Amino acid sequence: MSHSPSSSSKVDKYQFHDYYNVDELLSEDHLLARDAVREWVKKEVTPIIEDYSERAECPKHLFKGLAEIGAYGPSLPVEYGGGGMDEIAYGIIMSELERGDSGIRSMASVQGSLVMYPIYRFGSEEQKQKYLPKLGSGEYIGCFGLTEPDHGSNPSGMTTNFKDDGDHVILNGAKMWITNSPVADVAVVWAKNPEGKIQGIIVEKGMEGFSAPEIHGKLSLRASITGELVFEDVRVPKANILPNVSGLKGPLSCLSKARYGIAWGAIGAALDCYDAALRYSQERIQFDKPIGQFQLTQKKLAEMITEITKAQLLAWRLGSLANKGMASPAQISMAKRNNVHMALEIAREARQIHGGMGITNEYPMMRHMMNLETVLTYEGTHDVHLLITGMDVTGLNAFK
Ligand code: TGC
Ligand code: FAD
Repeated sequence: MSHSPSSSSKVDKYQFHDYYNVDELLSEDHLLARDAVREWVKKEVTPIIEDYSERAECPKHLFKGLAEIGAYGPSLPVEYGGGGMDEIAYGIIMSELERGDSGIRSMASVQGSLVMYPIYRFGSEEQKQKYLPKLGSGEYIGCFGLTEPDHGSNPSGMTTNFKDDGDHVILNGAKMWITNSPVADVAVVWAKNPEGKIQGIIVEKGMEGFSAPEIHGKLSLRASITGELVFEDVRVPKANILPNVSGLKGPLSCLSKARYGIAWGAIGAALDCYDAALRYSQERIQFDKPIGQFQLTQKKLAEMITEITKAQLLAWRLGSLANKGMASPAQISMAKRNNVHMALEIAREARQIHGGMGITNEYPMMRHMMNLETVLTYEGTHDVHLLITGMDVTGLNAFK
């Protein structure tokens, strides 16, 4: 099916909203991966998501399904539990997942980019063999502990730490706002070593003194489970320390990988809102006309598809750079910030086009809008990413 604006079908031509025919830039493998995930989301996510979100319950049964469609580490090597695809395939998969719900994309982002990736990149061969196949197949669920109650945007101030104890270390501290933590089998935790250097350490469920209580009352990302990580004199084998990195660049490298996925993911949420608004504008009659005939509605829709198209091109170019290992952290920050903000604005405009109906859960906009408030904040806030761009272009650091 052609997705170009000159296509003759009235509604179908809008279904996937590829206004600049970005599909032409994709390979057969990208399109196959995209279609498989799109179908899976339509079948497994869309029919249940409003209900799970309303009840603030994580659809845990989807963890296995996400593994089956290759959503965990699509660009990591197959022998280490990944999908063996390129960075663009990874991005497209995140976009299709977030068309369903940002919380579902989060389940996959955390597992692939924040748990498997650090073990793959910084772990020993034994650690890779022990954890990666089980994480890739969804047998294990993982989480990533960086943020603390008193250190969010400024993770270098973290106080979680470990002390030497023979062939073990003793871990103390607490992490806050951790996606998947209450259901996680393993946690990649960033903590200060006795020299005050940040290191990654793999903590397993069931270790004495380790707990992961759920955080309740979230009005955003309700279908994703979030919790704390609490360490009270937890004895962790030294063999669980990631040997190949120290310093903040360890966790920040993982964040680059996940932020890249979010830059693509947010486009999916925007497309879902735009699609709903476009359809509604053709069906809803006021003053004896479809509301899509009013210039102000057209302005909204025209601006929405313009912003989506710009975001798609930004993501595609970022993906091309990432495939060559040339996407800088600052370029990733720009795309994460722009595309998430774009999606949030589109969710708001799409809600307006639906009038009163837009506030109900018959339509997806309010859920996406509430979700995107989290997406705008996690993995570095909107303003933190602005300051990263500011630092990159001026050479002056606003954080120091
Ligand atoms: P700074 O001195 O600038 O940097 C420390 C070291 O790190 C290097 N670096 C990076 N390396 C790789 N990737 C990046 N993106 C990097 N950014 C910096 C840097 O070169 C330096 O290396 P070296 O060798 O000189 O030591 O660090 P800073 O303390 O000044 O902090 C800078 C700042 C504020 C930008 C950074 O800390 C930051 O990004 N803060 C935001 C925190 C954040 O994003 N937290 C996310 C928590 S995880 C999460 O939200 C998961 S949600 C998951 C989901 O559900 O999908
Ligand atoms: P703060 O850092 O306290 O920021 C508050 C405000 O101050 C923001 O507007 C911020 O932009 C502003 N601000 C801070 N510093 C500056 C500055 N220098 N200049 C200008 N403005 C500034 N973390 C994990 O480690 N793992 C996870 O899996 C994870 N999942 C999450 C899931 C959810 C649902 C949520 C909400 C958060 C999650 N986080 C996770 C934490 C997330 O990354 C942090 O919330 C985020 O980094 C911001 O930290 P904070 O909430 O402490 O806000």
